[in-house]
Amino acid sequence: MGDLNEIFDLERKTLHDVVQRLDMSRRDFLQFCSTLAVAMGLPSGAEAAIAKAIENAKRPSVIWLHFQECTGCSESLLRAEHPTLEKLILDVISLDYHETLMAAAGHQAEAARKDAMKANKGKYVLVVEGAIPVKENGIYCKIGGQTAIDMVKECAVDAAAVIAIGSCASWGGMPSTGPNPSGSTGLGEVLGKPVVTIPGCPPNPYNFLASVVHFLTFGKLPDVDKLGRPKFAYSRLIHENCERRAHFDAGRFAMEFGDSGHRQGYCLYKLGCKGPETYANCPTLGFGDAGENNWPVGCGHPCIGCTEKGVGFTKPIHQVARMLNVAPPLQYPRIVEEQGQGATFASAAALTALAAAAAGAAAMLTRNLGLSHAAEEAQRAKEASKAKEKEGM
Ligand code: FSX
Ligand code: SF4
Ligand code: F3S
Repeated sequence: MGDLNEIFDLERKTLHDVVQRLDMSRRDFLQFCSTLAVAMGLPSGAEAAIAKAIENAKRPSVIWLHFQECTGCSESLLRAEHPTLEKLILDVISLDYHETLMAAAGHQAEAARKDAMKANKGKYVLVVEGAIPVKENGIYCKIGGQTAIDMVKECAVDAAAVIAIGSCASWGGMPSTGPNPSGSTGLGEVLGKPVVTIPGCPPNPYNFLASVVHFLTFGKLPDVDKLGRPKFAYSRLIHENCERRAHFDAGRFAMEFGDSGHRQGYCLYKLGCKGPETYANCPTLGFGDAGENNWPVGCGHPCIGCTEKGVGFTKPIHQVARMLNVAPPLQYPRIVEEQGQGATFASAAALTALAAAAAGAAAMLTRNLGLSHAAEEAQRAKEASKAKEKEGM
């Protein structure tokens, strides 16, 4: 990894140095810091703290382990085009051990890991990519003669922070799909304690970078939800920010891939989109810096719920999603304007605002979906009682 350190120049004294090294304008660098601050929901002024941390702080040593996975997490991290995210990442962290990227192999590689652990004892960040198989004492994944279980435990002991990157490391992901013969599971389960998770298959690199920059700026990883996911990135349902949401609310759905609804960009709910039960910021962040709408749903594929344990790689792809929240986003206009009379506009608005948001949304949902299970049940019960009444007549 020494090569990378040389390429990206370890010396960092001033902002000037940083912008030179990154080949970015000062303005772009500060804008990048503001973007990260906004992405993390930090108050104004935080961008200056972030810029300072990136300028001055010694890059934290990162030890990155790979287990059962496809290396998509690393790929997504290194594929971004603008503003050469890989440069930023490698400038923000000192990647001292990464099996896919390092030139060293065999004993040299293992020596690099041990050296980095020794030199940065108690200070390094451990990043784990991939699930860990636990059946038969972990014999299904070994590196340098050591099982993934042993290696991860050894590396976690002296780490300042531990991050599980990708769905595989977060909770088992794709390798843990049934029948899961090797007993693949997530990092937290193996370590027996909660860890920060950045799920996604692959995860969005900005969510990783923002978490590392948070660590660099404030000396701790960001606040997380009960699954260990940073709240700044995983506190909203995909369905809440999806650009196809207006179609959902209006009852316009693609029914088959390639039909006219699909071609017109209608909602993918009936094709199995799991956006309504998946927490992630994919619609607002996008992937690969390749322009707007560059995320699964934006490209015409239903979300499979890859960031959500129990949804991605567990539920059938075309099964319709469970609706966790029926209220349309507040910023959306109503689909049907209600017409009142008698009361003043202000009092009517005040009285109906809350009720409309709840009842209206539920009614809309039932009508729009046409397959809401509760609605179906109610309809069936109604028809059955009507039929009984008829019989009795
Ligand atoms: Fe692949 Fe990473 Fe998916 Fe897993 O990403 S993109 S299988 S989350 O661990 O390499
Ligand atoms: Fe978007 Fe999927 Fe929700 Fe439709 S169901 S609005 S495609 S997230
Ligand atoms: Fe995954 Fe769905 Fe986002 S499939 S990448 S959580 S849109």
